[in-house]
Amino acid sequence: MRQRRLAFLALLLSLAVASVSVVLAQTVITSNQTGTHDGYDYEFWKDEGGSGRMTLKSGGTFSCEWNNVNNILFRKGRKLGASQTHQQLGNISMTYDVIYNPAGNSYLCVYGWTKNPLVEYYIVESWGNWRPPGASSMGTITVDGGSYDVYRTTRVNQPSIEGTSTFDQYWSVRTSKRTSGTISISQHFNAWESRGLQMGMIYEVALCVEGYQSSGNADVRTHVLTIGGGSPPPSQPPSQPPSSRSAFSTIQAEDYDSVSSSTLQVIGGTPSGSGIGYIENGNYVTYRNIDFGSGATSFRAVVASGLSSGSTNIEIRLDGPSGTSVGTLSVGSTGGWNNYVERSTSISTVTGVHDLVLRFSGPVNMDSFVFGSGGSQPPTQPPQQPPQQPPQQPPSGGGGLSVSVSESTWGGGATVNVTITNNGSSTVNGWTATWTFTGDEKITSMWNATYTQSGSSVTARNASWNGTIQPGASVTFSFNISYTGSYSRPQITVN
Ligand SMILES: [Ca+2]
Repeated sequence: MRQRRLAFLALLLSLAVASVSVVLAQTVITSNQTGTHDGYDYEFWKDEGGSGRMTLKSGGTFSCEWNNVNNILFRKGRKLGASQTHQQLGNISMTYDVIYNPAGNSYLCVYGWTKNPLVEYYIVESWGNWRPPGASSMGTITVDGGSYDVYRTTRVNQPSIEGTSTFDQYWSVRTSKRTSGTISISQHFNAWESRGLQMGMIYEVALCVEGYQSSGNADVRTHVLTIGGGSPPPSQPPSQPPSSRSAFSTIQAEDYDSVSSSTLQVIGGTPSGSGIGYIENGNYVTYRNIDFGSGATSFRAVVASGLSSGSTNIEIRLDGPSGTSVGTLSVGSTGGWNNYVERSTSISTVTGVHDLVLRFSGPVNMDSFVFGSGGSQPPTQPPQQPPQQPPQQPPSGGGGLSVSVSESTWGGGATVNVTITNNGSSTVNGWTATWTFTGDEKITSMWNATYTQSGSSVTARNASWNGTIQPGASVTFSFNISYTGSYSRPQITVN
C-alpha cells in the first residue's frame, strides 16, 4: 500500500512538473481572448481597427505592442467574482516595473471593475500624449509618496462588463509619470470612498496597458499583485516607518491600519464625512502606534446606533485583540444609525505607545474617537466643537409645547434632532411641527415622524406611536437634510 501510494505521488509529481512547464511557456495572443495563465487572469480586448499582440510571460508579466488601433486593453491581474468588497478581500497592492513606449494616447494603469454599483476604475501611473480623464479634480491625495488627482466621470450607454450600460468611472491619476514602484491599491479605494465614491463588489484588479487611437509597446518586466493580508508584500517594505499618532488628537475611525471583519465597511454620511459601519459581534479594528504620552484616562467617540434594544460594547484593548483591556464604551441607541453623538467612558490609565484595538460586541457606526487625560470625567481636551446645548426656543403656544433643536453637520448635509417637550399640565394628543428652511435644504429622510416638504416649507406630524406627550414628557424626531451653502438652524413651531 505504501509503495503504491509512493508511485501515485511520483505520478502526481511528474504531472505537476509537466503542467508547470506547459503553463510557463510563453503564449502569444493577437485577438480578443480571456483566460488564466500562471496564476493570473489575463485579457486581450480590442475593438475595430489596427492590430495588437500580447505575449504572456511568467506570473503577472507580459509584453505587448499595438499599431494604429482604435482602442485596445492588455491586462493581467485577478478576476475576483464580484462577491466581496475590497475590505473583505483585505489589503490589495501591486509591485510593478514596465518599459513603456506609447506613441500617442495611452495609459499605464491599475484597472478594474466593481459590480453593485457598476464602476470602472483607473489608477494611472503613466500615460502617452494626453493625461486623462480631462475632468475637474475632486482633490489631490498622497499615496506611496506620490500625488494623485482624484476624478469621477460618468459613461453613458457604453460597453461594460454587464453589457452596454451607464456607469461611473473613478480615477486616481499621478501628477508625475512613473513606470515602476509599489501601488497601495486599497489606499486609493479608501480615499475614493472617503470622497463619496462608492465601490462595489470587486470584479477585477489588473495591471493594464491601454492604447487609444495610437500605437506603442510595453514590456511588463515585474508585476506581483498581492490580495489579502494586512500589509504590503515583504519585498517592498514601507518607505517610511509608521509614525505614531497622538491619542489626544481626534483619530478618524476609518483611518485604521487593519481590520478583522468580513462585513465592516467605510461608510459616508458621518459628521466628518466618513466612518466605519456594518460592524458585527467579534469584529475588531487596529490602529497602530498610538501615543498615549504620560497617561490617557478617558475615551470618547462619535457614534451612531439605531439599536431597538440593548447596546454594543466597544472594548479598548492594547497591543492585540487579546491584549490588555483598559475599558469599555457601551453604546445604546442614539436615535438612528445616522444620528451621531459623542459618548465617553473612563479607562484605566494608559501611557506610552501602543497598538490600539477596538473590539465590538455588535453593530455601531463610528465616525471618530479621541482619548483624554487628567480626571476621568470632564475630558481636559476641549471637544472639537462646543457641545451643542441648544437654546430652548420660547414656548410656541399650543398648550405649552416647547421645541429644542440640535444638529450635526458636515459638508452639504446635516442630521437634525428636534425634541418637543410638554410644559403644560394636560396631555397632548397628536402634534404638528412646521418650519421654513432659509436655503435650499431638502429632507432626505426622517424618523419618528412623517413629513411633507413643499419647496422650503415642511410639515412634520407625529408617528403613530409618539403622538401622546404626557405633562413634563418629551418626544424627539430627527431628519437628514442635504443643501448647498451653509447650514442654518430652522425655526420650528409646534402645536
Ligand atoms: Ca470619520
